[in-house]
Amino acid sequence: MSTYVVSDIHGCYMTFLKLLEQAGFTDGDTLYIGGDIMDRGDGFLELFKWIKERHGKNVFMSLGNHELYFMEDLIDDVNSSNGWSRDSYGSIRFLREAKHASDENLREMFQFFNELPLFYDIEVGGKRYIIVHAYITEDDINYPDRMDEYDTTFNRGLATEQGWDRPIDGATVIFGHTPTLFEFYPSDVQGFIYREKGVSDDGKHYEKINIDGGCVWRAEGNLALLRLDDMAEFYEKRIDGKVEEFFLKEYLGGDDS
Ligand SMILES: [Mn+2]
Repeated sequence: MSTYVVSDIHGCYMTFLKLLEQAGFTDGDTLYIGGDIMDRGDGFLELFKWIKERHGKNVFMSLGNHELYFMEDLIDDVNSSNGWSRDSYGSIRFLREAKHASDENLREMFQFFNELPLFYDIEVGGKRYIIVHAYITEDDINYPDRMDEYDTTFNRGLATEQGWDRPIDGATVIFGHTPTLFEFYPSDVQGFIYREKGVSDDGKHYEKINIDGGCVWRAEGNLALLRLDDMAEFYEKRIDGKVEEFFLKEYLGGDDS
């Protein structure tokens, strides 16, 4: 009975299964997924099914920016009279055209994502862990009703040190969203899990762990899995195929991971 954390799977279903197998994950273990299961890898439909079947039992997912925008874009898409929608990451077009998903499939995804929490606050082995897609502060924990979903799913403050002004005393925050392949990470941790302990200006002891190894970004990247019981790290290179060329060209240009 171990507890694992993964994030930013981005449709890499086969890679994800290989990673779980490597770690010896079973239904008796618990898995937290820090968001961004959609887009970029081509195994998203299968991945979604796997997660949905287990969600609330031994698998728990928090919302990522890709799911957030998918929901917003789907509302635009349905309400659009001229067939235009923003489709920020190409999710809707990919599902409809490449994977032949029905409107019922899309509705099912919307309903599932719409119920997801923005973070998890758990205890493993007497230690407190907070799992979130991108960003969280002490104020978010104390006043969850005021949490901003754009902040928790997009903000790079935890990765870049800019703006993380309210660390959570005594807690370890586990996040993804910003691949450790980014140039501001030391070269020897790029593509791997990055852990950092520190004391904030106002005396709070924190630890933060970036588990996004950027498996869909470059060959140096990995899909990373962390076991909280003994902090063992597991890695796999992406084996899932890429999505269509139009998707890569139109949506992978920027750095909006
Ligand atoms: Mn993200």
